[in-house]
Amino acid sequence: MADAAERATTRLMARLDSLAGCTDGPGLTRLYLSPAHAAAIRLVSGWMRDAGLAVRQDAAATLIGEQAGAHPGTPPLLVGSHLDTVRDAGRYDGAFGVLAGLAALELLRDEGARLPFAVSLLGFGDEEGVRFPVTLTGSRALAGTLDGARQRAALDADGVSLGDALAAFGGDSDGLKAAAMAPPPRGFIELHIEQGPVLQSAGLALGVVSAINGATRARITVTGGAGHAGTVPMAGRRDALAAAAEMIVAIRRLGGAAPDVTATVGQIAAEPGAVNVIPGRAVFTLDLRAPSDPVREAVWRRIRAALADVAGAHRVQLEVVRTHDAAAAACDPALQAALERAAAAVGAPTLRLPSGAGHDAMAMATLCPMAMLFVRCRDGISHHPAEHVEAADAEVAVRVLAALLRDLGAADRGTDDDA
Ligand code: HGY
Ligand code: MN
Ligand code: MN
Repeated sequence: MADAAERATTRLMARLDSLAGCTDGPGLTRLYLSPAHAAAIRLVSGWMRDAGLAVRQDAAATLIGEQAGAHPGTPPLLVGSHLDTVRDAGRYDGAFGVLAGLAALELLRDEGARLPFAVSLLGFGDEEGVRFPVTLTGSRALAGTLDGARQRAALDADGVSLGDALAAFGGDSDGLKAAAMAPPPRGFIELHIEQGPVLQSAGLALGVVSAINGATRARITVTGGAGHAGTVPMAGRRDALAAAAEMIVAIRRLGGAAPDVTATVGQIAAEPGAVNVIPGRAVFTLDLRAPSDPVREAVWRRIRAALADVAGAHRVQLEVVRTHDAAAAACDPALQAALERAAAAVGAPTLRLPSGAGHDAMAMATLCPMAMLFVRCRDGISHHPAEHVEAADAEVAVRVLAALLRDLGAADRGTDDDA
């Protein structure tokens, strides 16, 4: 007979497969405020209600499932992650943290455990920042750090503003300016796939995150002169795409020259986009990350200088717009230690590692102490349909989260007995 944790994990893996069906395509694509996002909220809300949670959505369309604590009035513990995905995504990035949190609550309920503090299970809708050129909308709204006007004005590829999309989705666009969650919660715990190869290389199922790298995103627009591909001499052309290509090579060189820094150009478009026309305009993105904010700024300055040099050499115009900044965030030492104790109690060895990927936890760090538990994913593959988590690793993660919640409950009571 499967024990409660095995049953909870079987449910978890089946739900992750069901949730992957909430997509607008291609593959698994669930963008912020999309029909797929609405379908995901309906599906996860039902599971939350079945687990006895009170379900609501906040102004930013964050799904919130609330479980009351035995001692009303104590600051709640927040658990969760994001429900949105990149394009043609894997089914575990984000969703795992929401549904593994639910599984841990169900496991405690099945064991008859009652936590003294309330738990709010969160499903954020905009962690990836794929539809709009902004990100962390839900977590920043909860943390009270959102620039509501800037966020509302952000436009998607069809020219729809985030504010209009949110209003059409049933969110409260004006409410985006809402202040931080009050009273401040006792902490935020996010379970997430590692999205890298470290745990697999170490032969470990779990890792405790030490810090999350800071990130800058930018949009770079190069404007030159379009012309006939066959008649305009090569010398003297103001080819926007050729200039952009040299800029992208410079970005890669400068990103690679600094330890632990990543610099990525993920999107590029050339206009007018005809085989026999010299591109007059090129637009591309930059994703720059580093463990240290001063290092990230220093590399940013070097990249800006290199872009200007290339623009001068090609006699093209250059516009650089920083669309997103998130400071590097340290995980709370006490919560890290509590996660390690919970993992040890479950018999799961862990290691500490930084996160190169961004997470909602970095936004929540301004509101309350936060910590992340990483779960091994096969070959470190993520942001790809081949993303995979073994059920056995998922079960260990659920057991550890349940043990952490029990330990925090016992600490509140000042006793060693179980919650
Ligand atoms: O881009 C990231 O690091 C995260 O997956 N949104
Ligand atoms: Mn994620
Ligand atoms: Mn992601």
